[in-house]
Amino acid sequence: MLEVNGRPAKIFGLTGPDGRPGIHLAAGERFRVDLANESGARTLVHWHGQLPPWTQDGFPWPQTPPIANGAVQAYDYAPIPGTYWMHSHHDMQEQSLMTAPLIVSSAAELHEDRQEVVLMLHDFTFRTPEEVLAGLTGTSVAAAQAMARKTEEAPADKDDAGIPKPRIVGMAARAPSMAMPGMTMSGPSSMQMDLNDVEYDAFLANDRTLADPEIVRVERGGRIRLRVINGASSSQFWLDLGDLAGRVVATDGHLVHPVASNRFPLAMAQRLDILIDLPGAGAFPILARLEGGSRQTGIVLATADAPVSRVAESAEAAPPADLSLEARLMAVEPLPPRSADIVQAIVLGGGMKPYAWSLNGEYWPQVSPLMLTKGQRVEIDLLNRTMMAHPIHLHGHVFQVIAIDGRPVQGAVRDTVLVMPMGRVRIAFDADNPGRWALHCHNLYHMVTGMMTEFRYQGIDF
Ligand SMILES: [Cu+2]
Repeated sequence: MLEVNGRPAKIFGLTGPDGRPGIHLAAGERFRVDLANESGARTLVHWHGQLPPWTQDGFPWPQTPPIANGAVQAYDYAPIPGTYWMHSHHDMQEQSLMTAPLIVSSAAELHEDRQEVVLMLHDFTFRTPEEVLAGLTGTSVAAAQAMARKTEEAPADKDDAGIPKPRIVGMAARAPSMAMPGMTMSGPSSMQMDLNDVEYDAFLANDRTLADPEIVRVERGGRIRLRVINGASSSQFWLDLGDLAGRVVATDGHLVHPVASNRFPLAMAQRLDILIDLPGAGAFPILARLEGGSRQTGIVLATADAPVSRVAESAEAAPPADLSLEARLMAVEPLPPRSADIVQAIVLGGGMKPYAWSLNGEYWPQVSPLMLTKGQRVEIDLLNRTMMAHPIHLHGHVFQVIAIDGRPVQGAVRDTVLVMPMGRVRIAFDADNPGRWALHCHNLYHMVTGMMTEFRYQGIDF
């Protein structure tokens, strides 16, 4: 049970052996976990960003079905260090907070003498996810997909590359959209984009709102490693450190050359490791502001006896999450230079009305897998032909961002990247983990209405 806005809510949880949410592994420790399902429902938990064999990935393939209530499933693999998380990949349990941090310390962190602070963000609604989804589609998922397919079959304007232009039908009718004058990272200089499909009742930071935030005790002048996880199902944030200066040193668990700022965009499912050196004594709110909205959540770092004053739950509206940080990121350990064996475009399609989202014109589960061969260098061009940003996540691999809107970068190595409305991101990865792997939008409601496909290795016997 959780109390939100003074009202009780029944939620799921993922609790570790110490009774706290999630799992924290020491450097070098193996991921040897028994997942005991006491949820009252079938479930399956995905170790987001980790690189286990595909049968331990926690994705509901026919070969790896959900775990029955009351059953225990064992996992055993060598984890990679960094800030990760876990969430149900069954139905829409993720929205009901079946999510938790998965932190794997590195040997280097043992010596850095920093206090670790984990900040996990959520969007919360008293409605069931099924009610939320029905409100979005206005009908069933299948009917929305059928309607969307029909619209796609109608002759559409094509651009020079022969790619259909986005269907603007229904966009103008949507309320929470935002003009983007001077948008520089992607697409036309001025257009309407869609934000925040779902109207939430609250935004949570470590399961609490700013009405009663977590106060983390820190030392005067303390040195902090803040691990931020966006575990929200359908919301993106700007992390706001206020007057504190932060340095991003890892994205999705992987080291980047430090980028200093006090405001960082954070797409769904992404993580940031931020080093903060406190200037002295006091109380320091660490806020996450909803993109395109005025609502915020957060925690407070406070030295002993420092008075903590109330932080309002709304503030000046934050802009849409963008790629301003992404464009500055450089991997500490980039992919070894090599030419691609496969270059594949994936078109992100769909819209708000009918509410259905697609990859290459296909709606999960009716998709044709993209076939890979072990050892290949793969480059994927993510082409967003919609008016919404999509955080695209690849299972079982890490990729490097190698171009943003056609501009080559030696970008971050990560597992989830945001593709802006009408924007384009190219990623590269090595096919080194044979199996069946999902690639999908991490907006839960986009995923369940079709925005998911499969990468499948040749020569695997199913
Ligand atoms: Cu999406």
